[in-house]
Amino acid sequence: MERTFLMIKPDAVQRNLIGEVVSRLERKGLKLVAAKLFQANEELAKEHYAEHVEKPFYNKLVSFITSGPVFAMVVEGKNVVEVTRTIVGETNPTKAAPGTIRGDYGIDLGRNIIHGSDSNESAAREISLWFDESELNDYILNDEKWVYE
Ligand code: DAT
Ligand code: MG
Repeated sequence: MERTFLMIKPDAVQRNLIGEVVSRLERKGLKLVAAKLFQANEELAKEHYAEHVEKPFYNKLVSFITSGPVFAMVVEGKNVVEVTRTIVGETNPTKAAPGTIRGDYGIDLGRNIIHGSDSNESAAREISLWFDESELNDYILNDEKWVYE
């Protein structure tokens, strides 16, 4: 089993979409390992998006992500990075397929509802950035044998 970092962004928190998004993850069969409603400071936001530091949208992205609380999560499952990137959909919600989170709930690139790590390496980096080891829950989900063969 692998883990990934997901973050419901301030736009979706303000639009009362936390439940909708978490519900989709639960119904998929994924396991929630950690979750918190959390207001990121500039330092954390900059570090989180460090790969985009040279991009023209970097400052706007950092100020958006710190503009209100986000709902940060660690989710576990088989191939979880790929599975969650598929559920999340393309970066631009205008192009994201219907049925995906971004495709169903967003329109603008700068209001695209949710972040999901793009590799196991970035997942590990982002999980340790946003969560303390003590916040990660180890437990058995009874559904597991009905999700995985
Ligand atoms: P993703 O969130 O799908 O991993 P990314 O890592 O390329 O996408 O970019 C991070 C976020 O930055 C993305 O969710 C929305 C914003 N973004 C990406 N490209 C952008 C652009 N060309 N203009 C404005 N914002 C952009
Ligand atoms: Mg990314």
